[in-house]
Amino acid sequence: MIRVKKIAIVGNPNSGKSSLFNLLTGLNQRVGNFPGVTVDKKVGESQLNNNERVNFIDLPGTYSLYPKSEDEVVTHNVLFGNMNEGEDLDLIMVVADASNLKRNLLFCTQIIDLKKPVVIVLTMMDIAVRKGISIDLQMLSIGLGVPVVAVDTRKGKGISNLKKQLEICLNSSFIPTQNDFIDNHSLAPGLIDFIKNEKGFHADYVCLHYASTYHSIKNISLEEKKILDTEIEKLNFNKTKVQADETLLRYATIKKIMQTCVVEVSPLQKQIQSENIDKVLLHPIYGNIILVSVFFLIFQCVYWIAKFPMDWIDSGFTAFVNFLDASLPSNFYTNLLIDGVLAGIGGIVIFIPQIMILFGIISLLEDSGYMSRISFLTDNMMRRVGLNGKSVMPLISAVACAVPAIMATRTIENKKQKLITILVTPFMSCSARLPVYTIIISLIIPNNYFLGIISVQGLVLLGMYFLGFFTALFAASVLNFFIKVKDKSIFLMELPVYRVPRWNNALIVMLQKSKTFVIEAGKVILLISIVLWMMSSYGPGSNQLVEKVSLDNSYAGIIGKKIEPVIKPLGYDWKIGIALITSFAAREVFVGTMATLYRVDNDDENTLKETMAKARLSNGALVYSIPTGVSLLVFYAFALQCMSTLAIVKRETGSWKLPILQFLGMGILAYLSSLVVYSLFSSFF
Ligand SMILES: Nc1nc2c(ncn2[C@@H]2O[C@H](COP(=O)(O)OP(=O)(O)OP(=O)(O)O)[C@@H](O)[C@H]2O)c(=O)[nH]1
Ligand SMILES: [Mg+2]
Repeated sequence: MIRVKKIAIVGNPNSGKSSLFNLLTGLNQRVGNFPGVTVDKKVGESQLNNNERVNFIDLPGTYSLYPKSEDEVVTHNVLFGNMNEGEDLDLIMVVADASNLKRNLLFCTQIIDLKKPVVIVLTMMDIAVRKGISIDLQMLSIGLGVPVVAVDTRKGKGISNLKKQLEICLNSSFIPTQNDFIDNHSLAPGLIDFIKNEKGFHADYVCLHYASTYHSIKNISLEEKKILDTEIEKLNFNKTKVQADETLLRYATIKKIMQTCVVEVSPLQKQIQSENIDKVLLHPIYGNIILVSVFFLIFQCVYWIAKFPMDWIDSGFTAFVNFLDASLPSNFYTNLLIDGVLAGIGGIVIFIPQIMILFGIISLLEDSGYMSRISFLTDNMMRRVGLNGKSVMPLISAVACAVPAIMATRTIENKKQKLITILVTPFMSCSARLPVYTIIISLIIPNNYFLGIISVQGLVLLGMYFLGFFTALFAASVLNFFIKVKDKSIFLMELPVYRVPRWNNALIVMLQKSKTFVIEAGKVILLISIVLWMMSSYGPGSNQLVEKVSLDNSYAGIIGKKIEPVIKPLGYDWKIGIALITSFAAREVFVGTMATLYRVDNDDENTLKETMAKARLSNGALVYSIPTGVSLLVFYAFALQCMSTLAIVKRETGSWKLPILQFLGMGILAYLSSLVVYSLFSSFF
């Protein structure tokens, strides 16, 4: 079998690697206008020509070959593997942002010195042109000694040319250039020769790199480390100084090359446009006012625009189920389908419009570059609670889902801040809470409009998001006090230039997010709905799946009533109790559970919301009174009811200790707060 060749895509953060990867492979890796979007490697196949397929590996962005954060380690490991000089990469494609050429070339030249086949791909040529920068590709290629190709990832131009170049490089026998880009050997001659002898690396720069990083490489024996330690001591090798010298040497050479191939028409005009916009958007007063208004508008949109399609889906789905109910024969399977499966699924599909709108807007904000400004605006506030501006991106992504958000903490260099961010991220309101919030808010808050246009329900929903955010901050400041990890690092993040967001990108995100939501939620809900339907239709008294019993006497009813004493002080009846149990797997199951339970209980033709609004306790009082509703909202805001989050925290922290503590801590907080809120509101309403 012919081995499929491997091409790694590396480069500085936010240089367009994933955009290029998507174009080459037809996949949809996440793209966003801020550094640190990609935090893990992703492989995709592509056809170079009629008979050659290759694998592209999209990697997290890195500023230099010396990794500082965990996402950079991912890239480092692919390039170097276990320092057996890496995964057997056939070619390294370095993506460089043409509008920031000097800084991007630093990393390019480090890669060149690894002495593997390299192709440099320039992106953002359009921005470079707007900044008045013109680049002579041929001269640049001669200066660097490797092929240079320009592409426009937004318009898809230059891709066939790039593929041709890749094909040539893959199929010609590669002879590394004689000289290194800089004289690496002179930086530590004795040590490089020693390592070369021991390990047999062919490139001086790889040896130099080995000398700086061998301590953190796992599969090097202690013995070998000791030998190197002695050698380093003997030769007086100071890795910090050598790295600084290396960088200076590289910049000096890069400067020379750039003089021959780059013309900047008006360097002073640079970034002027973005800077002007930032004067307003990053202004200490207006900037923050705008920030709050942006969030306000998002949630208003989530309410008003989504309301119409949601109503259509709701009534459409209910009509569909009622139609099936009337036309199918009444037997076990029909009941299972209608009261179990469809009721559960119907509870979820209705939220597609809200998810789409929320994530469409977020994607537009991300793509424009505004999201990274939020990091800057909030850095001060973050710092006060022991986090930093880099914690903001994970917190914002957690509005979608805590799982990718917790992975995004890999970009945080400081260990303590990273840990705190992981621990508080689940407080952010994720999309799974949205259905729960929506339905409860619609039950307890009247559908009124302030001044005729501002939806009161939208305001309350925004309030729930703020509650999550401020609780996360509060929890961070508490943890900051207790967690002791020694680590120093400074906050560095660049502000990307503003870009016109692309609608097709937003559209893809909207489709993807709703697809994942429906599929992920659907899987769990399907399973739980079926089990729940069984448990709520049959009970100890019933005759083996033949005779249904009333919900009160079913297995679910019995369990619900067993736990009722525990949850009664929070204002919940036993049906809510069952929903609490089932939604420990995933929060959105709450709605599906309610749908199944109420559907089993009374086969009326109303929508779920109408049925819930009418539900009464045995004493005649409404189940979803204001105190109960508020107490439920608070419970769902605080409790960590999500298996996937627990699993990812375990993966990122390496043990079950933290996820278990996190689960217990958040659970206790949820219970106590709901208790307080319920008693408080009960005395008013
Ligand atoms: N104007 C312009 N924008 C581009 C070009 N290529 C990519 N972008 C935009 O640049 C931003 C970053 O693109 P990504 O593909 O996510 O960059 P990345 O290198 O994968 O970023 P990280 O994963 O964070 O390291 C996105 O907003 C893209 O739409 C280009 O050629 N021109
Ligand atoms: Mg990326």
